[in-house]
Amino acid sequence: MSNATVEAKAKLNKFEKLKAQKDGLAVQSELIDFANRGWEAIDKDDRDVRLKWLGIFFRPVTPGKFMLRLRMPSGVITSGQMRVLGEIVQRYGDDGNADITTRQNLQLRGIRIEDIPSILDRMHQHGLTSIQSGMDNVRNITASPVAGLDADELIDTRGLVQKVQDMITNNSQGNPAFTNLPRKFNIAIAGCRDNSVHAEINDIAFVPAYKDENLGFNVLVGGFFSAQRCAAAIPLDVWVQPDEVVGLCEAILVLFRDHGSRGVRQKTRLMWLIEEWGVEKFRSAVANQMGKTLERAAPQDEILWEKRDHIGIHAQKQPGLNYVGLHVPVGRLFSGEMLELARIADVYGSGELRLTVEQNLILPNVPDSRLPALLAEPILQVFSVNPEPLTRAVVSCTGNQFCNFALIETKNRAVALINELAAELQVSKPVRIHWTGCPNSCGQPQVADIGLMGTKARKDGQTVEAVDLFMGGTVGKDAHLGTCVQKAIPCDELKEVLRSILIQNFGAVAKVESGFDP
Ligand code: SRM
Ligand code: SF4
Repeated sequence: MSNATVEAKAKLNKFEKLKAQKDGLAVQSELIDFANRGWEAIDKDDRDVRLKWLGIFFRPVTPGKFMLRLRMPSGVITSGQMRVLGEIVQRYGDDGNADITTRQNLQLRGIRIEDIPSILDRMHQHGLTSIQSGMDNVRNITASPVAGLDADELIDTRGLVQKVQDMITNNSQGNPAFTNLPRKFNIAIAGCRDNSVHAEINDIAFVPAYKDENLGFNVLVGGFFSAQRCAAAIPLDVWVQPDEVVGLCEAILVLFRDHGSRGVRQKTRLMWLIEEWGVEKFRSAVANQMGKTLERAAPQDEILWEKRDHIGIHAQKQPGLNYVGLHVPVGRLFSGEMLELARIADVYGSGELRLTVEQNLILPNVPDSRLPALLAEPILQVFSVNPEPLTRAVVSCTGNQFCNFALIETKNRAVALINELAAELQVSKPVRIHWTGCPNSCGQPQVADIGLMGTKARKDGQTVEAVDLFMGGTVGKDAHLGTCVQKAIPCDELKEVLRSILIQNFGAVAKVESGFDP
């Protein structure tokens, strides 16, 4: 280890000191007191940091109106749960809404601390939890959004994902064993052929692979994005059977907890530990921790397809049933829409909905005979099953409307700009455009055809909102990360820049009726 690394590891960062003083999960027993006292009277470290262990995020941009981040393993939500969440945000009027996140999850907005105990009670009654969804915890575990429905899937991973979540969260009670990791941690378990989880950007990813005709998973480790460095996950050279998945996750989390650096915060994700040890030593340590010999990776995995976006009508593996993918512009849902989605899931489907990492929704189990009536529902004018190819694949992080890290406004701008471009241009296939408000990369610009990362630029003597432009991200089979190709484009010049890129790189042509002449 170099002297610099030793020094960086030795000095605990400020969040480690905060956790050492009082564990994040300790605020669980203080919630009623916080609710009684009101947000302004809560100790600042508890309010701004420790509450995130319960999924409760103080928003400096909207003080007093908290964000609540849930856990939605595999992105599965019942109509009853959606209805409860819709009713929760409904009481906050214009402040209340929900966002589908890039981890196949939901975040609620406008939440008042005085309501939190009753909201959590109600959520628990409906099998929902927000436990350990922020700060130094494992995030929502992602999986194929059509697990159990997809005619071409290899493994239905829903049960496994739930088991991993239950292990990590102690069945949603809160788990002291994994409450104090050195940093956040992402896990994805793919059972499909199209890498619908973006395996390469997770700290642990399981991708389906055959060994001696047995179906299991090859394991990738260490993928992450951060402001200073992004790294694609690397092979651990391990193949596991499905019943070893929980144990492998547990072993890696124990190693990360006990040996991961707690020094310079920007160097604390799992990849830094893997690089410090070397992948072979890390692999041996995982095997030791599990108390077994691990099999070497299968020579090839089964991710052989282009990535699908699941929008539109698709026949399921169950004869006569379909899953219907709805496009939700930048993932934003309002309470009335949530209630309406719950209703159509009951009326046309089986009372279930799915969320995708593209921030869209899927309505499973719709019988052939019910499709015409479903397609005539007014909500499908808002959440289309057949959006324009240009608007279809826009993803956006929260941006400065609610996030204090943001350098720019994202969601509303992303929708307005793509609508303007879509009015003038047409493309033959979707162009994946990802917006992210700052270098933390929650909107994953590195996986996009066109990635836009918020920054500031100087223009006419003023500081203005701008973006760094990323290109070349590929997804699905052989996914790889895009890179920054142009810095600091002022947002008011972006439309022209995107128009040229769409024409030159993505074959966009002018729409005749727009009168636009490129
Ligand atoms: Fe993120 C921090 C939102 C996915 C990397 N992220 C934040 C915070 C909590 C910052 C804050 O306290 O304000 C943002 C909350 C804003 C808000 O009010 O919504 C935030 N991240 C999001 C979401 C909601 C973006 C979205 O609109 O979908 C996503 C929630 C996922 C979930 O359900 O749990 C979200 N964040 C991601 C992803 C994408 C992914 O996981 O595939 C990444 C990059 C991948 C990764 O983590 O390796 C990501 N978020 C970060 C980072 C940088 C982490 C690092 O190692 O440096 C931060 C900052 C931090 O942790 O210090 C961050
Ligand atoms: Fe906030 Fe930055 Fe993440 Fe966007 S990328 S949600 S602005 S932290």
